[in-house]
Amino acid sequence: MSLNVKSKLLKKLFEAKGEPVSGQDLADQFGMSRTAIWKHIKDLEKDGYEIGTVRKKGYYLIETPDLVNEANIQKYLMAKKYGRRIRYVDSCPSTQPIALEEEQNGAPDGMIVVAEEQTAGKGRMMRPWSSASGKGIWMSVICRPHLMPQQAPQMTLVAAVAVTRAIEEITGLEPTIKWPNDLLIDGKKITGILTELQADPDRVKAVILGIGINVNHEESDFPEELQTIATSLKIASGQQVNRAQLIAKIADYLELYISMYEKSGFEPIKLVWESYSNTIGKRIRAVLLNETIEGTALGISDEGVLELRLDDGSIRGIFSADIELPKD
Ligand code: BT5
Repeated sequence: MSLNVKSKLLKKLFEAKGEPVSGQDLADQFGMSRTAIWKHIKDLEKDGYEIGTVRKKGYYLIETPDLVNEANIQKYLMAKKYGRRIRYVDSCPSTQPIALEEEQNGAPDGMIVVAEEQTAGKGRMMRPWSSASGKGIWMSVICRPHLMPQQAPQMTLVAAVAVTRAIEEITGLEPTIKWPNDLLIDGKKITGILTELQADPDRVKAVILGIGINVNHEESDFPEELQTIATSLKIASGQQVNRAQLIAKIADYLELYISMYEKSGFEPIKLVWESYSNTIGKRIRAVLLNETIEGTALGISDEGVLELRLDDGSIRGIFSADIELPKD
C-alpha cells in the first residue's frame, strides 16, 4: 500500500514539472492527513529524491535518482497490465529465479522483476551475462499468454520486436535483430533475451522473458573479453539514457505486441521482426550443439524457426543455434 502511495505521489510531483503541489490537495486526493503525506515525502527523500518545499504552496521535485524502482518506472508507464506490478531489488544473483518463484506464487501477467545489479546473470545454456551495477536494465518479465507450448519460441521474437521498438523510440538508435535473441548496434551486442518456459503438456502457464540491456555503460564498465563484442546505448548515442523510462516503454510495447500476437497470430509480428532483422537474406554460419552449418537465411517460419538454404539446395529449419554473420 505504502509503495503504491509513494509511487502515485511521485507521479503527481513529476507531472507538476517542478511547480509546487499543495500538501492539502495531495492529502485530499489520497484520502489521508497532511502529516501522512509529509511522512511519504520524507520516505521519498530517503530513497534519494530531492524535494523542495515552498511555504503555503507545497512540495516540488528537484531531482530524481537514476534508479529503476517501481515509482520511477510507473510514472512513465502507459500499459494497463505490464509493469503494473514490480519487484525491485538492489542486487541479486539473477532476476530469473526470483521471477520463477513469483510465477509459482501466482504473479499476475506482466509482473516485472528488476535489479540494479546481478552478480550471476545468465545467458542461454548457462553462459554468464555481465550485469554492471546501475548501468543497465536487468529484468525478468512474467508473461501469461494464451499459447500452446510449441508456440513459446515465438515469444522471444515478440520480445525482441518490443525491445527494439522501445529503444528506437527512446534513443533514436536503430538496433538490428540477430536471430533469435540478440539486438546489435554497429555489429556489437546491446541486448540479450533469455526465454524460460513454465508449461503443462497442452498449455503455457508462463513465459519468463529475461531481458538484459547495456544502457549507460562506458567501455571500461565491460569486462575486457566483452569490450570488442558489446556496446551500450550511451556509447552508441553519446547520451545518458533514462533506464526507468526505457523499461516503461518496453512494458508498453510488450503489452501491445503480445496482445496483437494473441489476437492475430504470428504473421504481423513476423513482418515487423523481419524488417528489423540483419539475418534474413544473408549468408550465415549456424553453430549448433553438435555441428556447424552454413547457408543462406531465407526467413522465419510461423513457429519462429529460422529457415536456412544449404549449399546443396536443401532447406533446414534451425530451432536453436548461435548465428555468425559474415563481416560486411
Ligand atoms: C543472452 O544469452 O543473450 C541472454 C541474456 C539474458 C540476460 C538477462 S538479464 C535479466 C535476466 N536475468 C538473467 O540472469 N538473465 C536475463 P546468450 O545468447 O547465451 O549470450 C551470452 C553471451 O553474450 C556470453 O557468452 C557473452 O559472450 C556475451 N555477453 C555477456 N554479457 C554481455 C553483455 N552485458 N553485453 C553483451 N554481451 C554479453
